[in-house]
Parts: sequence; C-alpha cells; structure tokens
Amino acid sequence: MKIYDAAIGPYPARVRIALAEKTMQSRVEFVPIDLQKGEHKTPEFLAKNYSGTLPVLELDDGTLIAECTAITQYLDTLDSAPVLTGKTPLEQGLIHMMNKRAELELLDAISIYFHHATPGLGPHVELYQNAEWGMYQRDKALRGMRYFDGILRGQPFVAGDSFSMADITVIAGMIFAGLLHVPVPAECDALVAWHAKMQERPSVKNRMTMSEKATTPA
Ligand code: GTS
Repeated sequence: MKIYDAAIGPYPARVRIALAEKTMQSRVEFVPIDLQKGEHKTPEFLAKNYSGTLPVLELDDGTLIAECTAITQYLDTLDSAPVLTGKTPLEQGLIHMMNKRAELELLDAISIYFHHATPGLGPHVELYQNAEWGMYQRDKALRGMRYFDGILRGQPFVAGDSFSMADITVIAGMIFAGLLHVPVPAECDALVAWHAKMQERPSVKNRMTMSEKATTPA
C-alpha cells in the first residue's frame, strides 16, 4: 500500500497516528507530495483524488481511497487491534458522530481559516480567498474547542471510555491550531489536560518521523 502524504500536515497526521496505533507503519510506503509547490493540484494528482487533498491511500491493485475517515476505517477493518472505529454498533455510531463533529466544528474550521484568512499555501495554490469566511471559521473552531472541553469534562476520551478515531481527529485539529498559533480558550482546561496526555502517546509524538522509518511496501 502507498500513502500520498505530507509529513507536517494535520490531516495526514490522522492516518499516520492511526497506522502507529495499529503498528501497521511497515506495511505502507509513504509518497511525499509538496503542498507548497501545489503538487496536489496537478492533473496527475487530481486523477488520484478529485478533491486535490492529502492523504490518499493507494492499494496494491491501484484502488484509491481518499478522505481520512474512509482511510482510517479501511485500515481499521483490515487489521484488528486496537480497534479505532468501534466494535459494537453503539460504539461505531458514537465514534462516527464525534469524528464528524471533530471535523466540522474544529479541524475543517481551522483548515478553512488557514486557506482563507492567512496566506495559506501561497497565491499559486490559494486561487480564491475570503478572509471574512476564514475568520468566521476561526471563531467556529474556538467554539468547537469549548464543546470538546465540555465533553472531556465528563469522559476520558472524545467518544467515550476508549481512545478512538474521534480522538485522532480532535488531535489533528489541535495540531493545526498550534501550527497557526490559534490559542485554546483559557477556560478549556479539560481539553488542554486531555491534549497533554494525547501528546505523550508514541503515535502522536513520533508521527512526523514515521515515513523516515517505514518505507517498506507490503
Ligand atoms: N476532507 C479531507 C480529509 O479528511 O482527508 C481533507 C484533507 C485535507 O484538507 N488535507 C490537506 C490538504 O490536502 C492536507 S494538510 O493541510 O493537513 O497538510 N490541503 C491542501 C489544499 O489545497 O486544500
């Protein structure tokens, strides 16, 4: 399997963390794509992923799977432990709900802020920008942080009692916020404490060096 990837990227981090949690790193070959140069918007890359985003998983038979949630679900179902997307119908439902909320209310909001209200990837990639929309999404992300803070006051992980894909997506949102110096609201101490614990996980701590270590295709 190949993963088209960018080591520093918050979205690629979601798949990197999932792979590390499941100790599947050695089964993939990471193919770096330069976002700053706009390599993800070339016709060749758009033929792999219509949305022109990373990461993309390419299976050995050439099948392409884009979207972090879909990739994580595929990898999780391919191999067993630990399960990141839930075992029971209830767990699966709750994890997918919280994962989608983590995208909508935090990670995607921060990403829109990046692409619209900051220089983003530069003028040759950011062909349309709307700063007002970007700033609105920044505020949305701050509200999202407050929401997840409230959730984490009542339970140890984003979707309940176990670490899951939903935690990974909130982690990615916090990574993106950190890169852009978007401050976590002062009152969000449960979110901050949870994030500190998440950063101790080897999958999170070592995510950027993973491609240097694991380039053996399965
Ligand atoms: N919904 C997609 C997913 O979940 O996979 C979003 C993926 C995404 O936005 N990826 C970023 C990207 O390709 C990668 S990174 O910003 O985290 O490095 N951005 C480039 C662009 O031009 O939007």
